[in-house]
Amino acid sequence: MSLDNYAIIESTLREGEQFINADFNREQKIRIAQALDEFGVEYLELTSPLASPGSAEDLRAITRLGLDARILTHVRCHREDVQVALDTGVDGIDVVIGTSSQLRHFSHGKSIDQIIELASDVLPWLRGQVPDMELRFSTEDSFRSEEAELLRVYLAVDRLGVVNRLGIADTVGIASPGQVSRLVGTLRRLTTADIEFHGHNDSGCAIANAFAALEAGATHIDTSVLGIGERNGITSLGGLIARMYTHDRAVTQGKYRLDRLRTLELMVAELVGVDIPFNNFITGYSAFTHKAGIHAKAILNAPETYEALDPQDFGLTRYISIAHRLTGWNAVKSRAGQLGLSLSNDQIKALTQHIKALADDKRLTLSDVDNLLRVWANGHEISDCGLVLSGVEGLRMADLALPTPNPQSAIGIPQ
Ligand code: HCA
Ligand code: CU
Repeated sequence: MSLDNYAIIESTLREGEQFINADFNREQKIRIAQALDEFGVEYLELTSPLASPGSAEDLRAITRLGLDARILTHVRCHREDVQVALDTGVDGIDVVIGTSSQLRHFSHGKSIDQIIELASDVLPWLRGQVPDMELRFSTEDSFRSEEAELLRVYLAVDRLGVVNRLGIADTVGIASPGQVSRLVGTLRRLTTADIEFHGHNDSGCAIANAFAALEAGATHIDTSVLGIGERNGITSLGGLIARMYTHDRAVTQGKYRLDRLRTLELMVAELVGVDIPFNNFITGYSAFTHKAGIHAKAILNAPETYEALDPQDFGLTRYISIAHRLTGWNAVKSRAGQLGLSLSNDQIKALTQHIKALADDKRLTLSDVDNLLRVWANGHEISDCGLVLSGVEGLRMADLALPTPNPQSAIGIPQ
């Protein structure tokens, strides 16, 4: 059920601001907020107004933009913090307190009983002031918290009957999908509120954990663009989108403007001074580039043979790389067709063998292959080795420039 009906709490402007390189000014925050809103995320979570005077002003400015996304801010479980948050005009408040022994001893110094006492004071007091506002209570470091103690906290808070959501946080990125599934399932059975999952990626499970949470009944998932956050960050927006698209393409397309993802990621990447990783979900340099001859042949026949995601749905192009030793004649033939060159299958097959042999010796580019195709189409057969080879040696050997989305040795396959 919630797999069709979940909401994204996009935290690039809160968790993402905790990424080492992130230092957004107001204008940049507004651009990010607007782009996320256009993409269609349901919520934006922003840095606490207590972080700095500028943070409070930025938060106010974003609440005044009139976005469709609901604006949340993130504060400690203290009356004073919550009061400051209330005065900013947000649509909802995310309250958090650590429950693991590490955080209890080395961060706030409170026992589980004191945490329950504090939450039982702050949350009903808050609800009393804002009957309609969305309130969330989350435990920090949920997965290193002692389970019985953790449940005691959640049950006590749920019974207050004042919060809309209970949040669980894999703060240090150690949870597995099975653990997330069990904890969400337990909360689902024992409590009545919606459930939010926030997961870090230290051990590579952030997206799988978010999906496991949804499968087990979570309703809200925290993300950030490119996954930026403390250390190596949290569930990335694009990664969650890829996962949800493969689960249900139509629902995902209906909820979000998928063609905006790449621009959004490029903008945030530039603002924080990083490249989009080559193997990034959907937008990575090689995400829709096919190489081996066997793959290329099948892709030319029916792209879904080797693609779970259709690049067109994201406004992107598929590429087939042909200038290498793993190439195949079907792909070379397709390139000849694109160039309007007429060669027989036998010629194409012979040329493909020739390309493979050349690629054993040096790195080729698409323009090398194009030149060979032109030379061969103009009547130079494989026997005319001298001419072909001297032609090839005269070609410029361009390197693959990694961050470009358009590899030089690849051909765009017309959609
Ligand atoms: C933090 C920690 C947090 C909180 C998550 C939440 C985490 O920086 O405050 O409120 O759900 O990872 O535990 O991001
Ligand atoms: Cu976090």
